Formats: sequence, structure tokens, C-alpha cells
Amino acid sequence: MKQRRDFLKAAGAAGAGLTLPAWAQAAGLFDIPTPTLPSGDVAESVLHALPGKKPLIKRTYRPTNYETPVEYFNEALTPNDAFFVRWHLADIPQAPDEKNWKLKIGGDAADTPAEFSMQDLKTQFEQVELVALCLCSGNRRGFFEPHVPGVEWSYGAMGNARWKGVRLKDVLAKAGVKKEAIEVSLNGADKGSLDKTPDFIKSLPVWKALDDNTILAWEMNGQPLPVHNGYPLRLVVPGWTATYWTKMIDEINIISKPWSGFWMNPAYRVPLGKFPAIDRFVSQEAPGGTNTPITSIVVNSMFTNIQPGAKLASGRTHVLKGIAWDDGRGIVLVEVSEDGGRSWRDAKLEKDLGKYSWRQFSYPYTPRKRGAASVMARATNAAGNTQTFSLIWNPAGYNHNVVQKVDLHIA
Ligand SMILES: Nc1nc2c(c(=O)[nH]1)N[C@H]1C(S)=C(S)[C@@H](COP(=O)(O)O)O[C@H]1N2
Ligand SMILES: [Mo]
Repeated sequence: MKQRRDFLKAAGAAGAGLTLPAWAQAAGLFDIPTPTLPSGDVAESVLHALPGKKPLIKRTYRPTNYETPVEYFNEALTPNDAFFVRWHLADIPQAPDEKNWKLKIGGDAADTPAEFSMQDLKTQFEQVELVALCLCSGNRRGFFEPHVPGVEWSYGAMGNARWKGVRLKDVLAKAGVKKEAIEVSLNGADKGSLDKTPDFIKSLPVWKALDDNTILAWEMNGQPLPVHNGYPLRLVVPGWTATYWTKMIDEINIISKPWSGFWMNPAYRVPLGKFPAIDRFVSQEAPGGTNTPITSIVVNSMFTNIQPGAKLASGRTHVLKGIAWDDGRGIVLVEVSEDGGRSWRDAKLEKDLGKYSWRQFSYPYTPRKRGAASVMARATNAAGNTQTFSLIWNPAGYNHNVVQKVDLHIA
């Protein structure tokens, strides 16, 4: 896929000689550029089935990082047994017990600490359901040039599902959110196998935690969550990348100071100003700092029923299918180009499943000339944000939303 000289060039640009400590490598960390991983890893696809899952594309086994093959994205909702799996830590409870599960709410900005069983959550609060896209910040990282280290995701570190649970704000209200609350920190039952690995603790700004759409979910597409996707309980933070969607969540703290743990800083950061459309997470920004947490999802799209190199018959109409998504402002337009980006025609937007769902699109494509051809898709949202043509490079390999160009062969 890539030439060796490209790799050497990329390695040079990344600063030769730096390597990560073993625990950080095990956790799939990527903030220190290392030249030891060759690019083009995405060309390799090893299919392997985890318990309860269909064969998925294995990236790493410990921790478990598996992506969904693109053909599943032709369905509006991604089946649970084909849904991608991403863990940072190696020690994941294999048989979490719903009957004894406890969610603890505390923190210095909570009025009174509280504890809820799954039964409490299912009986004491109003239940809500919504469709939302779960998208890994590093989806498509494997396409970064210069190459960046980390899990070398291709297109499949995402999935769209219908989630059911209760509003986080209703549950927090029982503990009481004090005026001085600034963030809400989130912790799951997973642990690092080496005690040096920092626990995976994230935090949200209070406004996002109290958003009506942020939910504690126990159901996914009408079924209990699969263990690998966070059974018995996970947070769903619609519109924000999945790093905040804490799985197997068992501890939440309402806090009056920014959470300064490793997974908030230095991990999961983007250079300040490079993605002007994303939400600001102000309490996590240092005065004079040059980076900011990754937050909301950038506008993006892809084709789902054609693979690069596909052979299509000339003079026939092929209905191209795809999906487009953003952070909930809403996709209003998807355009397709058949001539390398010179001219664009509107695709048809399919059924709207809610503002945090991806949106399917279709486009009748009738190639007339034999030989090499290509199609491109570009989405635009209600705020006028669109995709980029040249990669917005950043050291951790986040927010890849370069317009996809699929090369085809017309016979
Ligand atoms: N407890 C816990 N929750 C977690 C993570 C984790 O490592 N531990 N990873 C997060 C990240 S970065 C992603 S992309 C999503 C992946 O969700 P999935 O495995 O259900 O697809 O889970 C998030 N929630
Ligand atoms: Mo992620």
C-alpha cells in the first residue's frame, strides 16, 4: 500500500527515537510520536470472532480493539454482534453481575453521595430512547500521513444504535448538583493489568452531563448491552466522540475542579484552533495552552456499498449507498462527484432517525465510459460545516474527515 520511502519520510517528521513506556503501548496510547510502527497497517485485515460477536477486524487483542467491517454500515442500525469494540485497559470483567451492580455518585460538588442498583435505575426514573452514533475519536487513524501511532483504525471504529436508559441529569439530581460543580467525572469497572497504567477516568463539563440527551443506557437495539460494549450500563453522550461514552460505568463524581487525570490530559487532545467547529471544553483548557480536549464529532460521510477497486458495468445504473453524520446539528446535504471534485450533484437523503443518528444517503450512478473512474461524497450540516479535502493533521490522529474518493473500474 505504502512505499518504504514514504514511511521513512513520515518517521523523520515524527521525530525518531521517541518510544512509549510499555504500559502506554499496551493501552494503545499515541501522544508521543514513535517511528517504530510502519504506516499502511490498515491494509491488513484479520477477521476474528470474540465471544458473542461476529468476526470483526482485529486490530489488537489485549487490550481488545476490533472494528466493524464496512458492509454492516449498509444497515441503518449496526447489529450488536457486529458493533466495534474498543478498550484501553487489559483487565475487563468478563462476567459483570447486573444483580450486584452498583452505580456510586459522589464528589465534592454533590450534596449527598448516592448509590443505585440496576433495579433502582430501571424503576425510579423516566426512561428515554434515542438513536446515536458511537464514533471513536481515532476512527480512520490508519490513513494519517505522516503516519501517527495508535490503534490503526480503518473506517469501522463506529456504529449507530438505538440506546435506552435514563437521563444522567435525573440520576445526578438525586445526589444534588451544587452550584460550584464544574465537571462530572466518569469511571468504569475496567482496570489496567499493570498497576502503573492509569485508570480510564474521563470527565464532562457539567453542561454536557446535564444535557437531556446524555443517558445512562442498559439497552442497545432492544437488547441488553453486549459485555464488550459495556454491560450492564454505559454512558451515551450523543454528538461527542466515544471516548466519553464510559462502559461498565460504576462511579460518577460531581466535582468543583477540572479532572486532571491522564486520559483527559495529555491524552485525547487536539491542537487548539485546528477544529473550530467542535464544542469548547473550557475548564480543561490551561491559560496560554496550545491544546484542548477532543469533544464533538466533525462532519463526515462515506460510501457503504462500494469498495475501492470495485468493478461496475458501464451503461447501467448502480445505486450507491452511504452514510453521513455530524454532532447533531443535522446533515442537510450530501453531494457526489463523478469527476474528481470538479462538479457535484446532490444525493438523496434517506429517513431521519434523529439528530444524533447517522443519515443514510443514496445516489444513482450511471457510468458511461469504460476504464478507471472514481466517486467522491461530501456532507454539509445545518451550521454550514463540511468536510476537508486535505487532512487536518494532528499528533493523536483524531477527527479524520477527509472527503472519501473511491476508485472504481468500469467494464
Ligand atoms: N470503561 C471504559 N469505557 C470506555 C472505554 C474504555 O477503555 N473503558 N473506551 C472508550 C472509547 S475511546 C470508545 S471509542 C468507546 C468504544 O465503545 P464500544 O467498545 O462500545 O464500541 O468506549 C469508550 N468507553
Ligand atoms: Mo475511542
